[in-house]
Amino acid sequence: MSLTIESVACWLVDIPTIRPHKLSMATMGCQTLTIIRMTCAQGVIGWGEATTIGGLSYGSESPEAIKSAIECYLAPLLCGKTFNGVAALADVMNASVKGNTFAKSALETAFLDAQGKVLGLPVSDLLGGALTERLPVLWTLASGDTEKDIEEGKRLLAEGRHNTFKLKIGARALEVDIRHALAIKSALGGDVSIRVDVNQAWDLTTAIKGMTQLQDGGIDLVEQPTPQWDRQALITLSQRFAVPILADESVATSHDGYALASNGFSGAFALKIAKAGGPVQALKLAHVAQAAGIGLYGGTMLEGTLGSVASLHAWSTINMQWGTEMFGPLLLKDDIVVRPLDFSDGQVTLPQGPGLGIEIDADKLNFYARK
Ligand code: MUC
Ligand code: MG
Repeated sequence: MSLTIESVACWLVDIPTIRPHKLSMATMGCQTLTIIRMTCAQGVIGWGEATTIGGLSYGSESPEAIKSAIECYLAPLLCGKTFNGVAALADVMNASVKGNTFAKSALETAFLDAQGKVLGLPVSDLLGGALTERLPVLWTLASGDTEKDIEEGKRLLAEGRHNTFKLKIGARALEVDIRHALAIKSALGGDVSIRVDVNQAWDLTTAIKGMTQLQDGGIDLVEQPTPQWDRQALITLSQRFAVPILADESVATSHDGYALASNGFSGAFALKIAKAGGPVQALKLAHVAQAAGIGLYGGTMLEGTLGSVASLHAWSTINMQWGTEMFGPLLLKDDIVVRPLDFSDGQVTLPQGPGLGIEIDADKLNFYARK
C-alpha cells in the first residue's frame, strides 16, 4: 500500500518519572519523549517516538538532536515522496543520512502506523504476524537505595505486576554493588529472577571479579558489563561464565550482531528499535541472532506508550527467550495516550486494532510539549 508523505511534525515532550531512576551514567527525574506525527496525502496520520536516556549520557543522539535531524534533514528528504513500504523509506533515509537511528526509528514507526491504519491491519501483521498477544515484562529496581528497592520489589510481587527484576549497577564501588544485588536477590526469594545491568561501567578485570560473585549469588543474567567498544570482552566473558551475558550497547544493528556472533559470542542480544533504526531494522538483528543460536530480549530506552507499543509489535513476532522490559510507561507519571497499556501478571497486552492500535491524547501532548 503506497503512501505519500505530506508533512512531519515533531515535539519534545517532558514527563516526570515516578521516582529517581539511577543508572551507572545518569539519574533520571524526567523523561523526554521525541514524538512525531506523519501526515500522508491518502488522509491518514501515523505516529512515532524516539526516546533516549539522560540527555547525551547514554547514547550519541540527544532529544534535541533527534528533533533537529528529523526537522532539518530527514523530513525534507521524505516529504512529497511516495513509498510502498519501509524498505524504500529506509533506503532514502540511509542514502543521505548516516547514523541517527533514533530519529529514523520514529519515522519508520510512524510510516508503519499509517500503513497499518490504511490497510486495517495491526503493525504486527505488517511485520510477519504476532505469535502472542501477551508479552512478559520485567521491572527495573533503580532507586539508588537497597532498602527502597527491596520494598518496591516486594510490593510489585505482592501486587502480581512483575515477577522478574533488573537491577541497575555500576555507579558505585564493586563491593557495594555486589552487596546491593545479592541483598535484593536474597530478600525477594530464590524463585524470583534477578538480572543486573552494568551499563558498561566495568573493565574486563572488574567484570571477571564481579561476575564470579554474581554467578555464585544466583543472578540470572549480566547485561553489558564492559564498554560498548570492547566486543572482545563480551565474547571472553560469555565463554568463561555459565551466567549468560546480555549484550546491549554493543549490539545495535544486524552488523554488530553478526560481528559478535561470528567471533564466538554466546548469550543474548537486547533488541531496541531506537538502536537499530526502527521495528523492521531491529528484526534484522533478531534474525542474525536466531541464525547464530543467540537468545533474544526485548529492550527499552524507557519510551512512553507509543514507542513501547511500536517495540511490542515487533517483539510479538519472534520468540523472546529472555522476555522483555517494556515497562517504560509505568516509570512515567503520565503519558500522551488516551488508553494506557494493560500490565498484569508479569505481562503486557499488545494493543489490537489497525496500526499501532493506540490513540494520542492531543490535550496531553499539548500540555507536556516543550514550548
Ligand atoms: C538499558 O540500558 O537497558 C532499560 C531499562 C532501564 O531501566 O534502563 C534501560 C536502559
Ligand atoms: Mg541495558
